[in-house]
Amino acid sequence: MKAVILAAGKGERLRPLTDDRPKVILKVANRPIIEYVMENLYPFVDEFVIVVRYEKEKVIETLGDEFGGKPITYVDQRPGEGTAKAVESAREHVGDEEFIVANGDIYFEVEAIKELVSAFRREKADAALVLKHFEDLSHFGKVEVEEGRVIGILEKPGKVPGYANLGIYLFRPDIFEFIKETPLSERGEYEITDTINLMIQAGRKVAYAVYSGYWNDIGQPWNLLELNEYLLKTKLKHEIRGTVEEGATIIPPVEIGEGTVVRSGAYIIGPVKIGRNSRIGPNCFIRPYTSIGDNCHVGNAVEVKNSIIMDNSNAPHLNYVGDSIIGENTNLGAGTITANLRHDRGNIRVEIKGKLEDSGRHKLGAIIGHNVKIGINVSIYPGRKIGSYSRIGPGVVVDKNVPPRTMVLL
Ligand code: TTP
Repeated sequence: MKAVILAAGKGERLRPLTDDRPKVILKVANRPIIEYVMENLYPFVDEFVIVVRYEKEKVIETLGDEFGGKPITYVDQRPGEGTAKAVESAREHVGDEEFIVANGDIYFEVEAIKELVSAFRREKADAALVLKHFEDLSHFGKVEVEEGRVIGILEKPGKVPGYANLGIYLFRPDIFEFIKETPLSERGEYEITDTINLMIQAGRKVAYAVYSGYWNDIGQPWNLLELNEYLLKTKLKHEIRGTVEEGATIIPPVEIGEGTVVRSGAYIIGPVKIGRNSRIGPNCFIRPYTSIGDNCHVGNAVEVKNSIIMDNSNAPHLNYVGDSIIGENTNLGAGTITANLRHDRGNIRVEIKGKLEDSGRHKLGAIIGHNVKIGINVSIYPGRKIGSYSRIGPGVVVDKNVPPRTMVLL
């Protein structure tokens, strides 16, 4: 059986982290999101077909042509927007067999696929999907079920309990006939959920599996922090492959990659993951749920908590990085501080596609893109975004979002 992974989206809600790359290759706990998808599909499939478009070369460069010895084929998404178009693009590559489809920007565990495959086979179904029960479906489509079958998928029904569609499906090749008939949705996309509704109307049997494990849909920046926390809390093994100087304190679990040096006076409370060839300390404080990538520098008098610092980035002197995401190849000047809490302790809101969205978090710091250079003594308000390739001059107070490739001076 083949797995089709949808990875052609622009990930606009995840700007600035997707300014120059697709979201599926963003690293959480130092690993591209799509690799978790592939790892959990792996036992059930013999080939991966990845549908790409936006910045596709970066997906190909990241993953190469095989994953754990199983081949990867890349397919360009056909013209048109939406998940139905993305699935249709894999038509020539799935053969006559049933195939699994998964969004490339979600996290799930292997049980989800086990349950999906067994529901499909047990019910001798034409298609199957994975569902999860939520108390509040405001952010999801609602899947209506009856007597072991899906009877319809409704657009966001509001604050009601019910089953959400997790973005993981099993189809037979006749799905392509229904995709051809799928109309454009109100938001201007061809949606696979509309295709499934057409199948149901035509009397096809759509089975479902209910998944109770951890799942996350990486749509908004803070979803990266949630997934990072989950992965570090549940999967991290204490393993020191680098060098830890005498006088450094490490409270497990902490993973430290080859070539990384932790200098005297560093105080690290796990779970914390640090990649390869990074320089940590002397005299810094790294608190739980922090992932630091390869070739990073976290230097003297720096505190980092609950944050993601991607590869080749530096918080080298006198910085506070709290509940923040720092993209690749970004540098914070000495004394640069992220604020992560409002004085009124209200939820931090973040402007996403021109609208202020409630992150649901009391604590959220900065979301900084890739290749950003920040001068000394810069203060960044909670939930503010700094676009990739931007430069912030010394002493600036970043109280508004900064677009990509922008110079901000006092
Ligand atoms: P979305 O998260 O709905 O879309 P997106 O990735 O473009 O993000 P944003 O809304 O922030 O711009 O996509 C769900 C999944 O489907 C995701 O894995 C990307 C994939 N997808 C495609 O492959 N092709 C498409 O045309 C679209 C819209 C999504």
